[in-house]
Amino acid sequence: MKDILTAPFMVEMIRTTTNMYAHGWDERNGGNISLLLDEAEVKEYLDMQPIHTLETGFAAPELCGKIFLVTGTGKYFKNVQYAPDVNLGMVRLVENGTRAELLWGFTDGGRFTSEFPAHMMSHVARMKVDPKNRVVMHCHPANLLAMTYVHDLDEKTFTRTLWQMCTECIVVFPDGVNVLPWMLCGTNEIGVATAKKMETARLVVWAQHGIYGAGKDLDETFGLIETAEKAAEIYLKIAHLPLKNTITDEQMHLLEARFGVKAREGYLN
Ligand code: 2HA
Ligand code: ZN
Repeated sequence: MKDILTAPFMVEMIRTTTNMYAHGWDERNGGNISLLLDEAEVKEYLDMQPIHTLETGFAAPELCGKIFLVTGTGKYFKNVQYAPDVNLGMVRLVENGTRAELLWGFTDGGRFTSEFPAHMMSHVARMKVDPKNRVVMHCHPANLLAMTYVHDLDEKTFTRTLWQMCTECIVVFPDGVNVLPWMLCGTNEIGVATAKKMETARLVVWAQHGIYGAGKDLDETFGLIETAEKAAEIYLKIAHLPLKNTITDEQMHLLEARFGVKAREGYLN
């Protein structure tokens, strides 16, 4: 059996949580990640014997048998690199997704993130659109969060503002950004609402809270949030100044053609 701390998925998870903390996106226990793993790969490192099982509090039959590496509830991204086996856990969903077997980690008796419903329901939603999707990532980047206090939360308006802030935005997230109004976090209700929003975009802003991103790997998903957060930063730098220039819809169409992307239907004139 190989050492699980050397597994590429583990190394990447540790690097990503560390990097997100360094970006200031995950203060204290803020943020959470779930990464869908390949069973054959996991078997190189683990005997797959469940340590114990936990109730998930929801059903997700589509995920039955699937294995996820997830951050723990109350755990700090800052600390993952020093004690991955305490701050991370690997779970396999069983019994229609109503229970999760702990296969590794959470060695202090911890459990998966409080946002497990939003993560698992989002995986189900994204897999239907993109079978390659493996990551759901949540964090609290300051500029995107700040933007939800001063900008219209209408999804088309919010998306268009972000697209106009950096040339690359429409290329990186042509499907735009969906937005949920403030809701109580950690509940099945916000999970269902987030998953619904994930059907049409890989980014979902939680107003006055943070953002969810989804993608095929940790690097890509990090980059997605990073790009949106950069755009929000530019917005906050210019929002109070007289606007002299922008990226026009005509220029957006040039970007679509050049990079082979299609902007969300009805979002460009
Ligand atoms: O505490 O970010 O949304 C982790 C969170 C909850
Ligand atoms: Zn949060």
